[in-house]
Amino acid sequence: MSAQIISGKEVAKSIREDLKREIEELKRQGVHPGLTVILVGDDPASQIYVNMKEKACKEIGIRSEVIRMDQSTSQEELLKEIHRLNQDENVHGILVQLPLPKQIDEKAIINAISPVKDVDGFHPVNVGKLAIGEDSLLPCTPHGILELIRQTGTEIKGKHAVVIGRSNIVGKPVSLLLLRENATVTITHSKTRGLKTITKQADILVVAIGKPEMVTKEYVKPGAIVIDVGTNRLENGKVVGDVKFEEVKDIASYITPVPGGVGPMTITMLLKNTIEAAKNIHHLK
Ligand code: NAP
Ligand code: L37
Repeated sequence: MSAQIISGKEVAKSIREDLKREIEELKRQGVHPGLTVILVGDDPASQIYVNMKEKACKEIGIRSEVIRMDQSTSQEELLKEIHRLNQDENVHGILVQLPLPKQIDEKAIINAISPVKDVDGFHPVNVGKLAIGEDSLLPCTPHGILELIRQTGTEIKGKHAVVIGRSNIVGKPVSLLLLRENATVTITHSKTRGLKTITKQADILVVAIGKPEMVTKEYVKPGAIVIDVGTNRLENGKVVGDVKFEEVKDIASYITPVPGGVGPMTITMLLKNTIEAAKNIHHLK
């Protein structure tokens, strides 16, 4: 039995159509959602993602601007830009694409973004709200992952979810979201002993490591839902996930492909957060 493939691309398309209609309605009420993305330096992957984000905004009617700053930009210059955007009434969402050049302290930058405009959900206020179960702007990739699991129609409550990876961007927040959905969550990482034994118990396996095709079928329980967050660009230009798709697809019940799985959902949730921020700022519900 081969797994069903969860097409993030298709799910994203359908959500974006709904968001487009919502934006038209907001515009009638005099609110035009706006996102500003800041890209510092010349990280090749970041260039690609930021261009995709800009294009996605245009397609659904979000006003978007990309501020490109030089690799040698100082922390002060970047902070000044953020302070300006915090004050700008036309800007509802601010996203600083990570990673940043080494002379800039990522924490200081994230802390400077107004929490109401923090469409990445990385500000300590939003992270804290997620941890204690208050409404907040949710980090894009984890939120997208949750939507993909929902798509399968499987109840999350009571399931054993195993997450590989504990980064602030993916592993940790997706674990909190799954916990909030009443899954029993195990978080694993590079120091975990007996990783396979643990992942083999997962009903839902979320993989966010950054190691091409590390997760083979020996890591997966037959019938599990497998979400592959990994986006690894190989030397030949091909993009592959952290999961060995060709063999895991034969034992999983559902699996996400790379590309076309989590990636398109990440961008869709960014669009959703920008609309959410605009509504919050203008006290609309
Ligand atoms: P990261 O910050 O590098 O974190 C990787 C995590 O994996 C760490 O917690 C690390 O453990 C753990 N790890 C590394 N090697 C391991 C091993 N052999 N066994 C078990 N755990 C191991 O990466 P990230 O930002 O979370 O991203 C992970 C992947 O997702 C990357 O491929 C990235 O490109 C991709 N990504 C995709 C999207 C998307 O929208 N599709 C968004 C963000 C990221 P330690 O904590 O112990 O070091
Ligand atoms: N929100 N996301 C946010 N903030 C950041 O600071 N770095 C970062 C971030 N990461 C990010 O944007 N990741 C990401 C990864 C993959 C895609 C989009 C965003 C994506 O759409 N990937 C395509 C493949 C694109 C390709 O060919 O490279 C996919 O279908 O998976």
